[in-house]
Amino acid sequence: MATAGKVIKCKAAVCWGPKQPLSIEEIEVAPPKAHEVRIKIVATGVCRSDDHVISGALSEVKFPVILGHEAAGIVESVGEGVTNLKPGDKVIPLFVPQCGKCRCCVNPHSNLCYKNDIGKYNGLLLDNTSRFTCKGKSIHNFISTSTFTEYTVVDDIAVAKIHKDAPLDKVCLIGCGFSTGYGSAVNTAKVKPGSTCAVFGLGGVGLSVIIGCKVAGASRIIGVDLNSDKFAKAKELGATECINPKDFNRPIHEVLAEMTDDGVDYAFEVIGNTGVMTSALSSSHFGCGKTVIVGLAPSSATMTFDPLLILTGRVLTGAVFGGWKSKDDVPKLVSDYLDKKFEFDGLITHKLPFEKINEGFELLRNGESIRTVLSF
Ligand code: COD
Ligand code: ZN
Ligand code: ZN
Repeated sequence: MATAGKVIKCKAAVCWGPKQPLSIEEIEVAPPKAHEVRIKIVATGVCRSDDHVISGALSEVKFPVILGHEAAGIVESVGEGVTNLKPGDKVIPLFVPQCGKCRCCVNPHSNLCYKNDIGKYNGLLLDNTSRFTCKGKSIHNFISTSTFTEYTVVDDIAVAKIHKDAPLDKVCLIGCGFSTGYGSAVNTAKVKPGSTCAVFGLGGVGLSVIIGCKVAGASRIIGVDLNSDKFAKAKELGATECINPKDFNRPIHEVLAEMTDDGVDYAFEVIGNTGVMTSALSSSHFGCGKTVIVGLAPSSATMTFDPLLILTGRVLTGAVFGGWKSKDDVPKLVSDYLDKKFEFDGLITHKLPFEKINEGFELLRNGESIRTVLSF
């Protein structure tokens, strides 16, 4: 490409600080260094973690920063030593990288590579610098990705090559929301055919858990949400019943126990609320129930529960990015999508041009959208 090796000037949404709208700016994106890849982002989703930074809830993130972590794009150029990618390849950036060498990467049961930037939020590439500048200031990276920009640079362990026929405005959801929910059901819980599931929280990720439970052959999938407006979409995607805790004057785990002969086989917390995590655990069967925590609770929150709950055999676990080993599994998920093993187009409720990114966040905050996909 004519731009290879040169600084690219392009449009990006810069987050200058918490509690203010993102600002569309012209930025400079430096060429990729060794083992880095510069990507032209084609489509990017508006996701919860980005909003947590904007609202100030993820206060550890360094500013200014370019947010965005759920996206798909095309390789523009590669740095030295990158052998498995070339300009023109379709790719998905990975907010959980896969170095292939660390203790987690070599363990088949873990997917949380040591090179991830979640929780630490250094906001830099692996060489401890950033490729973004705006108005003479260096701009931080976000969880190894930064996709709210026409061009980004990522480390080569944080990008997966995908099938050439993949529709980028759809498969961008495989970069976060869809895979997180779907994998929680099929990898982390390993939902069995004929089983009973309860999904707490019917946002984009909770709905993706429902898709996973259905693909795995669950016979009952019970959606739980304080907002009954979420029920229609949940049923469309596979929920067999939906309940609103507000409609009962007793704890929701008692209601679920009655509905399911003493408790569900699998319970999923897809909100990030420690009270709901305990409810989910209590809703699972005392002898054989498994509870998966998907939501991220506020950093100061703690969870307390009677240990008898797990002494009798309940299992409590969790996963980031649905337990997928990102670089290995994202290309397979894209192929499975192309082969129609599952469908998630119904999660995309809104499409907006990139410039309307703040509108996309408004739609997420007021519960109007499941997913808004932004295109450049
Ligand atoms: N009881 C029942 N339902 C509730 C309650 C409650 N107490 N509180 C809120 N809800 C409902 C809301 O009405 C809403 O429908 C739903 O719960 C939450 O939906 P969203 O749209 O806020 O969330 P999602 O599905 O987009 O994301 C949920 C996550 C839990 C994944 C997310 O918020 C999170 O914690 N992310 C961090 C963890 C992670 O894996 N991140 C990956 C990058 S995003
Ligand atoms: Zn996300
Ligand atoms: Zn690793």
